Amino acid sequence: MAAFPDIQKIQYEGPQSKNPLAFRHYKADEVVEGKAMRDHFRFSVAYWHTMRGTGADPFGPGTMLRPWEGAEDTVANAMNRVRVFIEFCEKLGAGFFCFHDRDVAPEGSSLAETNTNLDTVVRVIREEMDRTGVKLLWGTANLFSNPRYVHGAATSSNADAFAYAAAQVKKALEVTKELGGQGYVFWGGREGYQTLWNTDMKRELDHLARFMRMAVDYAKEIGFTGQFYFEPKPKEPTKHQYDFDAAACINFLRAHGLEKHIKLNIETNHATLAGHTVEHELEYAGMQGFLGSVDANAGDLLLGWDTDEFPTDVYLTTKIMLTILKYGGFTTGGLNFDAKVRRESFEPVDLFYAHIGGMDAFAKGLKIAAQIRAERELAKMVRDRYSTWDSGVGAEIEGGKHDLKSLEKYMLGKGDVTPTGSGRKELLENLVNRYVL
Ligand code: XUL
Ligand code: CO
Repeated sequence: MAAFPDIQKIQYEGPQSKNPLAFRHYKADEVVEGKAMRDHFRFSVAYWHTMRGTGADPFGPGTMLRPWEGAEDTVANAMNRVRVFIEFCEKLGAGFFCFHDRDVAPEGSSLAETNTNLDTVVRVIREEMDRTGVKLLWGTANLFSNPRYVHGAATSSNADAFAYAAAQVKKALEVTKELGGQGYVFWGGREGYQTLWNTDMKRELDHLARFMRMAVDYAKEIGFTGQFYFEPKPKEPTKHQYDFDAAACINFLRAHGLEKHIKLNIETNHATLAGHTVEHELEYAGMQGFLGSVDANAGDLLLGWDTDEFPTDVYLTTKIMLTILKYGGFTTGGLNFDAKVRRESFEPVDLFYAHIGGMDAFAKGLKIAAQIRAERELAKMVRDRYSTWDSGVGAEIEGGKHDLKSLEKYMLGKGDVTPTGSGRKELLENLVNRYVL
């Protein structure tokens, strides 16, 4: 029995369409900058939010109506849920998905039983993937929900928690490989601290590096060639997460010799929690070759926590796509909707509205970004702003031909700096509006 019997495959109907179950901008085959839209985005559905989100919040229990869910968290229900999920991806036309080990299969009474449960469900995932062609963008392990991880996993004060987490990642890597996963994500979970009074930060960070190194080594051993990602987030659940932002993550990777193996998975709402914009984080990662994948969502600046809303703001998607295009597009990565419907949006159809809205906003953003790039006005204004570096003393400094003494001599001869080149923030915003509006 189909889980969404009233919903057919979502079709592109064009900008004039008023059908809420159709795309107005996302046309999978449409070519933009020489590549089909589907390959630009590599849209992915997050198993945890879409299938396991109940709508519970600190003030009340879940609200979601999910008629396919059995009463208990059994392996049989988990297998059925996989079929529902893949039906959803197929009808939506999303080519990829992402999951945590514990999203897809329940824990058993021992690690061995838990692994067996996972294997049983993974067999169904494999079948469904083969049947439909839906692919795994990345896998990961949930190292934060179970109380054994109360102090974190790789950075726990309890060595056994580290060991359990290592066993879990070993299995998650095997399963990710088995499903042809194109990547594997480390997000901090509870890797961070609540108070420095009880924390040996250096020891914890050394443990985290050792943990990642073990994963990289094991991937090599089993022939998993997917890309590893580190996902920055500054706070939640701990007050200070170690994977704070792109800069902190890149520094950590370089300090521990992991930079060749691990790129970043940048999430919009995590960027804003860190006091950045997502375009800042993408640019910072991209300019250093660390831009791997994107967790697409949106926060609410009035609330200020990780609300994981669906991205529908075309300015936001335009800025993201400008940066993605600038750095050559995704290879192993993609746009994973790490986003959930609101507690009040409890009907199954809301899952479709939410993803359709996100995909359409990105399609529109891509087209606008491609036009901005094609007309080159913005790029020219940025280039012109730095024109003093193209010749004379600027070019000499960039060419390594100067030191403090020679520049003092230059300035003594010249006198002073004449401010040139208005920043033109307002003009540039108007220029961008010309493309967006
Ligand atoms: C949590 C978050 C995670 C990671 C995967 O804020 O974003 O879902 O993306 O563990
Ligand atoms: Co995320």
